[in-house]
Amino acid sequence: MNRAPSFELQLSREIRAPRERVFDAFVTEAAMRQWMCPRGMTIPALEVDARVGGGFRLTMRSRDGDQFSAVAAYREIARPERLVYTWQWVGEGMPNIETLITVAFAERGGATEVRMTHTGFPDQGLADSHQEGWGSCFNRLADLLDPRGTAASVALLGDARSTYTRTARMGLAEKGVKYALESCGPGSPPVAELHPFDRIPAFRDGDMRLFETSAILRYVEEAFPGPSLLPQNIRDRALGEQWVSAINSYMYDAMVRRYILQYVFRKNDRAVIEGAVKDMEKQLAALERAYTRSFLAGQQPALPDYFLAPIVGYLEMFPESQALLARCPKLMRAHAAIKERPSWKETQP
Ligand SMILES: N[C@@H](CCC(=O)N[C@@H](CS)C(=O)NCC(=O)O)C(=O)O
Repeated sequence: MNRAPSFELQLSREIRAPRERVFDAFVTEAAMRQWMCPRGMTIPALEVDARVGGGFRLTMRSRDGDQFSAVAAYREIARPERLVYTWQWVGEGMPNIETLITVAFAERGGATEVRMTHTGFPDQGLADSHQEGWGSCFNRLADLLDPRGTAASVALLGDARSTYTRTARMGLAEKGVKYALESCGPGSPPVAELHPFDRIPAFRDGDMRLFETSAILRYVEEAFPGPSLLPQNIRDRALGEQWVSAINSYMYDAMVRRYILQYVFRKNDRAVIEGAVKDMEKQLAALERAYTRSFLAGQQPALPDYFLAPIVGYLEMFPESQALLARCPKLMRAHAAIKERPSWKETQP
């Protein structure tokens, strides 16, 4: 066995639960199964013998079916303050090293601060990759123990009136992911911290940060269980991506920036509005032709529909776009169906 105990990682997280409960979640099989693998993975096999001298053997499975197993041996179990155990990946292609995990549990006014130190990595890259993995596990630990569920870790920063914020909220709602909505506008200090271009929405899952609505929803799609946000087959997924890209690249500019915002901010610049209406006419006609089935990329609503619906919601409010929408019966039928969904109703600005 190789030992190269020179690199380590440290992670701490405050969890809104009593210390005993948090400690027990580290040594109880039923609880460990629910959190001891990164988001998007499952634990098909786990055996735990929670005694000093005992240990556990855990297998994680990715969405693609790849399996990774690790064995651990308990060195110290001092409930509810401290836990020490070894950690070693087993199997071909895995780092053949025994590392050491120390977890300290401290009371913090009704919550518990968990501090994990994982030592013994032969290089910083391996330590960093474990840091990301454990960060994701800690998100799941918080989901499990915190009364807010996933909203303990998952936050969306944005303004309920923004179409992109609403798209992200609809995706989260369709997926059944609870989140905290941190109300803030483009360029506000909390957004600037997460978004280099100062737009909304921005997204946090514990230490993990993202910006760009389609990236946020791709993460949500893969990291959480729940109904898929994507169209159902290869062709429709590509078609869905095509419409998301077209909305981002062309339609948002004409429909939102140059049209809706003229009214919302009462600028009423006729030249800008008329230029936008000309572009929108072409865009809406292309969308209308695309509805060969109930929704943009299939018989079920999916990502492209959640990108379009908040924009159409505004287009319904102003005169030129009302006239254009009247020429789009298929689009409006799809929009009416979206408006019946809880994800639309619960994200009203
Ligand atoms: N491509 C970005 C676009 C985000 C975006 O443009 N958001 C608008 C609000 S709906 C915004 O922040 N606008 C402020 C600005 O343009 O300064 C995404 O997909 O999230």
